[in-house]
Amino acid sequence: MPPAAAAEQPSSDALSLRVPEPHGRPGDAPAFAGLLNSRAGNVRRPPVDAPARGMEDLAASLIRVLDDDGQAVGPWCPDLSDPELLAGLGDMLKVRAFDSRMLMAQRQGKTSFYMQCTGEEAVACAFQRTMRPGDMNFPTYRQQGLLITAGYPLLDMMCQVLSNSRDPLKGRQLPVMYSARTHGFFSISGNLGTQFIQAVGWSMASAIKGGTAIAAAWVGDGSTAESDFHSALVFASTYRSPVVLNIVNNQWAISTFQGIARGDGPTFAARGVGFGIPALLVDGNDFLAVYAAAAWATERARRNLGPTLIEHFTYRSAAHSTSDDPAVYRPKAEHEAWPLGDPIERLKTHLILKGIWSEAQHTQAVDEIESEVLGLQKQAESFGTLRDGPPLSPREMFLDVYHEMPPHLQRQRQQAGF
Ligand SMILES: Cc1ncc(C[n+]2csc(CCOP(=O)(O)OP(=O)(O)O)c2C)c(N)n1
Repeated sequence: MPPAAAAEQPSSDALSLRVPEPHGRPGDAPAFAGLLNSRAGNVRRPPVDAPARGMEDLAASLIRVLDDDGQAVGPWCPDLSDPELLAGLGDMLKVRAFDSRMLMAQRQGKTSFYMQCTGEEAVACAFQRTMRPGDMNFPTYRQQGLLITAGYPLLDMMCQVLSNSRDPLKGRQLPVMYSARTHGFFSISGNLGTQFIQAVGWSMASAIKGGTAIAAAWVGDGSTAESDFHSALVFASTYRSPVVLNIVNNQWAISTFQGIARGDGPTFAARGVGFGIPALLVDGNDFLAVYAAAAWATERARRNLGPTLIEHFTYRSAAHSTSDDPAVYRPKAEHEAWPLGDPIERLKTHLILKGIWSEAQHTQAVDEIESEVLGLQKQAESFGTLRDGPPLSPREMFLDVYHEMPPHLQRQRQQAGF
């Protein structure tokens, strides 16, 4: 996908290492020319039960459904009803509104930390529509769209972000590291890559128990450099476990560009090929393409056809987190030059073209969602914020760890006076 790597021949007999460099650094003009290798509608769609061998081209050609005008074209065009499409747009708008409110809350000192997914909303919101009750996601900190699409209460998310007295995880996790078994969202691991092996293990357990639930694993491009990623692929392919392995290639791992995880030559999707795992490269800013790829992969898993690897090709528009300043490592306007556009704008254009949406309806929906999110934030703040409290009682840290509290913890709790 990225432009052809620089010549790999050394210039002299002396040994040297190849150290990749990104398309541009601060002060440079954004340079994404030649990034797209397929037109919308151009990539073939094999039947879900087609063998992996012979499908290698799909790991290298970008699956796109929405063309530049907003038309949905080609064999991957999914069968989504008008209400489903409108709901998908609503989910993405909600994620963006939530992110912007929580970013502001962090700047106001109401929380310690926040991570946005700006520009990547389609990935999680479209994928979640193919998951069923009982299935399990093993997400990263940038898949809040899975929870929001699954209908998890925004109020609970906010209470955790604000570290207040109603935090569902009682201060035991970072603000953005949600956990909701009821909504198919496994506890997020801070140590990168581990969610891949957890998801594969969970999906193997589901199969061993004779169940019907499938798992979805999530990592970023940078996290593919962790050995857990490779271990997971060995187990998933060897045992053909019912799992979808998602790589969200948003081009950057904090200040490190995806080439440092060797994404500047073969695609990340191509990593599935060596394991005999069907692999798809998908335009992650195209809601319809992500949905179609996810539906194909989840159906394969449900029909006992084994794992699928999906690379979602997208761009992290915002900072990595509230602790990061992207201006020091990449061209300032790079996100505006991203050739695959903004996922919300693209779906909106498509829906207007289809005649089921309008600019006026869009403006009104944005206003309504923003005031709903603001109202919920006020409600969440009534239970406290990091800055103003009330803090959780230290008593809480003794609860919910063991089914029955062991005697030494009971003693410690008494000694601490709680
Ligand atoms: C094992 C491990 N190493 C390093 C870190 C520090 N760290 C947190 S996020 C991050 C970058 C991850 O980038 P990527 O996987 O591309 O995901 P993105 O944040 O871009 O969505 C790093 C290095 C960590 N949390 N765990």
